[in-house]
Amino acid sequence: WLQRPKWNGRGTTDNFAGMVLERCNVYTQMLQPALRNVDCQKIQEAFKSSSISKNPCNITEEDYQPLVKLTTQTIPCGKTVLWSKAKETAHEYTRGDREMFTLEDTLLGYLADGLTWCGDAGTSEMNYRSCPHWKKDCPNNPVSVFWKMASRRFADAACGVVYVILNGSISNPFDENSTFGSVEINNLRPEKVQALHAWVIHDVGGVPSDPCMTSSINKLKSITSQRKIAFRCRHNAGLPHSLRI
Ligand code: DN4
Repeated sequence: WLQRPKWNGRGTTDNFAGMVLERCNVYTQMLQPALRNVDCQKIQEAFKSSSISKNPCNITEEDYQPLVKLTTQTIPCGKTVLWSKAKETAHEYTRGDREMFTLEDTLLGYLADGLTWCGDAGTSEMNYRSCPHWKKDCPNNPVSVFWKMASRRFADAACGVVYVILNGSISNPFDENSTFGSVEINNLRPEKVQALHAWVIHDVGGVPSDPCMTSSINKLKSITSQRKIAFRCRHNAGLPHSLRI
């Protein structure tokens, strides 16, 4: 007989702990040698412990504190790249310019990118069958709480000019309910963020009108102005060679 899965989301990624360890080794030994002294074994254990033996609908940011402490990293001013609905484009950009960082180019984001994980109260195993879906089950699940926490910290730490890559091929490139619109924009610090520069990337072939002039981008402009952060917007068909405006 087949037991119905408990949750509506995908289960923990196969070999989750092994993948975290492997990614940690690649990142610290090859990608960012400045972090070569971090203890990947400890990081792997802290990551697993964040959700093991816990109700996966009751995860808090504190559950990630040990992991966060082990993955401390400073991103230089002017090198932060945020994105919304444009993950591939943003990563394509930072692959070509290794000095620029999306959250997924930091150790913490690199470890978790694309993975799913959850445990369950009363067992010390990860749940490989199903995990809570953020909309269908509960918002305070391990993956959602992780990205919200990591995004908040990433934005809070940003300084200098901060870039955001947005998707100009959809009707609302700026979505107030997205992580960028609800977490990151509100955690940029006006005293150290010189400006937010938005790049709205659309399909090659042109757009009927300037995406920077749409009501969606105007909303972003008004939020930044309320927050006393200077704002500039450019659009481009495909990725620009440089994000500097
Ligand atoms: P987005 O393109 O709307 O969403 C990016 C991904 O995050 C999608 O797979 C979303 O799932 C998922 N997502 C969004 N909100 C939640 C949530 N509350 N719980 C679980 N999954 C969620 O872009 P965005 O503006 O929401 O987030 C992008 C910004 O936040 C970037 O600056 C990233 O560095 C950071 N971030 C990265 C990731 C990631 O790499 C996830 C969340 C945030 P769905 O809507 O497709 O179901 O995975």
